[in-house]
Amino acid sequence: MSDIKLTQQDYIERENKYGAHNYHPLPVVLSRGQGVYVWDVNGKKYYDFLSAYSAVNQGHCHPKIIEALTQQASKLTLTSRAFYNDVLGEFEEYITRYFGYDKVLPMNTGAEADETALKLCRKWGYTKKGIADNQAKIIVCEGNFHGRTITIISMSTDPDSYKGFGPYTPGFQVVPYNDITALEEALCDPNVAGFLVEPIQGEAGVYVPDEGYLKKAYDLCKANNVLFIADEVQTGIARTGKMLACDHEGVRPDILILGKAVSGGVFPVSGVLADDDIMLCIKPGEHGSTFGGNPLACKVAIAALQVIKDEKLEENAARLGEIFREELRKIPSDMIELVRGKGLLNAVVIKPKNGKTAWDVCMCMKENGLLAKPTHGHIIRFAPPLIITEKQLHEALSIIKKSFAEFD
Ligand code: IF1
Repeated sequence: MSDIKLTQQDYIERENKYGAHNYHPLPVVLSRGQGVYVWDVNGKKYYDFLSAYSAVNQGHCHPKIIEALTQQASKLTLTSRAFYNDVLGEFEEYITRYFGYDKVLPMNTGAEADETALKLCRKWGYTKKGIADNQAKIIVCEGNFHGRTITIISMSTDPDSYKGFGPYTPGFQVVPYNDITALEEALCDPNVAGFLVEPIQGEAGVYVPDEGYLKKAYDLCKANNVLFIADEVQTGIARTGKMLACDHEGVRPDILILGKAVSGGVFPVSGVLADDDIMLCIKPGEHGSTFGGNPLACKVAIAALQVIKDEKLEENAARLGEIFREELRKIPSDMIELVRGKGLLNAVVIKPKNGKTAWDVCMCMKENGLLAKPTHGHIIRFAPPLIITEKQLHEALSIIKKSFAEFD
């Protein structure tokens, strides 16, 4: 069907007819993005307050990142790792210096980076900690979200993520999030190789742990010769007001997992960073990926990471995040139960009213020109691109306030 005369409904029905039904999107069809804005097929403009789940921290179609993409796209896009190329080493040196680690293992999606971290941790457990073969355990937290592969959902405590996909990968132990005592007990098991944690649980609804939790958890891991593995796929790259959410507590993960905004949402780029004593546990031929570390991804990622520094997006996220939470807390709506977050990763816990839910609030905000989506039914996540200005933030806040007022 020619795209010239399609209505919004035509686009939606075509996706429904030919695409798997593994999502329930808000009924809006986007066709353009620039900075903090996206436009739908009817030309209506919106503030993007999801940023593709924090992959578009640098703003949609950032000119410097697009420039890097287009320059490299006509030179060399993919060699596979069967050969060397003139870009991968440049990226590896850039990102390891940027985050202060000896080495990086480049992948494509966040899930692949998490899977890579799990394999690296187990390998380290057997070759360095001396855990008996196939006995390694990795501790994870209730409410975790690390991706959608079978092994990753084997760690999940959310039936929507794991139900109907068994049998599950063994070797994981679940502890309550933000519970140091429970972690301390679990770490007594000598077969534990690692503790995998999100510094702030995104999918769980922007669950910010108590001040000091990450540091205490890190210290307990060190005391028990266990690797502290931080999944910063969503919280990293300046989203919480520091380059990494772990930076708020001065914690340096043994294995750092990155994805999403590493590329500014322009290309799938992810990776795992670690020092030699851990990273070199994986030998040639033991792990890899066709597209992992491809030249196009590398050039895009270098440009995307440079934008974060050049445009001081950590500071912007920290400063505007304070204003955003303060203003949200002033909204006189009895649907707002709680506002929480750090930097520009925030969420509002919604109390249904007269049968109206978080979904209805998001539909109302959409009509008023702002896009956000509920998680777990009753929590609205607000995560604009980090380039947002104070003026734009206040315009967005007026849309949010106006929308809540429509339910009074
Ligand atoms: C979807 C959620 C967010 C992540 C963390 C690894 C990954 C993610 C902390 C995997 C991915 C995405 C996946 C996307 C929606 C989104 C999401 F709602 F699913 F849970 F952000 F909260 N670690 N999160 O947040 O990275 O393989 O997707 O590149 O699956 O619907 P990925």
